[in-house]
Formats: sequence, structure tokens, C-alpha cells
Amino acid sequence: MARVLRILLIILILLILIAVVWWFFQRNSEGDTTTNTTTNITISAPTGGFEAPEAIVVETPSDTDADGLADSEELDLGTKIDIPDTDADGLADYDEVRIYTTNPLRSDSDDDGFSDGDEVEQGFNPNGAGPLLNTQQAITDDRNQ
Ligand SMILES: [Ca+2]
Ligand SMILES: [Ca+2]
Ligand SMILES: [Ca+2]
Ligand SMILES: [Ca+2]
Repeated sequence: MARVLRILLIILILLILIAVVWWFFQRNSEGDTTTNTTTNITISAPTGGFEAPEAIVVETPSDTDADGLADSEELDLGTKIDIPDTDADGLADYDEVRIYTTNPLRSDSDDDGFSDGDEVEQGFNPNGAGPLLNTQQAITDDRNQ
């Protein structure tokens, strides 16, 4: 009888041991889960320093006097960026540079005593002798070539 009791006692102790060990591991694994979650958060969190995207600058040529020529171009030409008609001859800087190819810095490009604006207004070539029509024809020919 005592032997049976001893065996039962051993089984009971074993069961308790197993229960304690199981509880211990269960607790540990729960702890591991928490640790893992924390680790995962740490891993998924951005670690490297991100470079701040540089501001995208859209290059829009500024034209302060709105004469059609960009400020940078006017600076190259020597015309005023805040005056549409630098030489005050009645022809805007843009018209002189792009249309009549006259000197935007000289009010009388061909030096005949009549200002570029007056010549254009009267139908004369501001860049030399002859009527303005020839100039416009020459420009048209130039563009067609
Ligand atoms: Ca301008
Ligand atoms: Ca100008
Ligand atoms: Ca002018
Ligand atoms: Ca002239």
C-alpha cells in the first residue's frame, strides 16, 4: 500500500513539475511575444535619416517689365529690365530685338535722324533706307528659310 502511495506521490510531483515547467515556458513565450513585437516595431520604424526632398523650383523666366523679353535676356542685351522701351523710341525692346532687329539701346538705329518708332509708324525701315515692307519681307524670308 505504501508503495502505491509513493508512486502516486511521485506522479503527482511529476505532474506539478510539468505544470510548473509548462507555466514557466508559457510565461516566457508570452514575454518573447512582447519582446518580438517591440523588436518588430523597432525594425519597421524608419532607421536611416531620410533626405528631405529639395524644393522643386520651376524655372519661370521672369519678365519684370512684361515687354516679352526675359530679365536674363535683357541683362545680356543691356536693356532695362524694368522699362519696356529702354531707348524710348516708341518701339518696345521685344519689338526691336525680335521683330525689327534694331538696336534697343539706340532710338535711331540707322542714324538717319528719324527714331525707330517714327520710322516704323511711317512705314520706313528703321534699320536702313527703304520702306518697312522690305524689312518685314526679309524677316518673313528669314523665318521661311
Ligand atoms: Ca522684359
Ligand atoms: Ca525692357
Ligand atoms: Ca525702343
Ligand atoms: Ca532711324
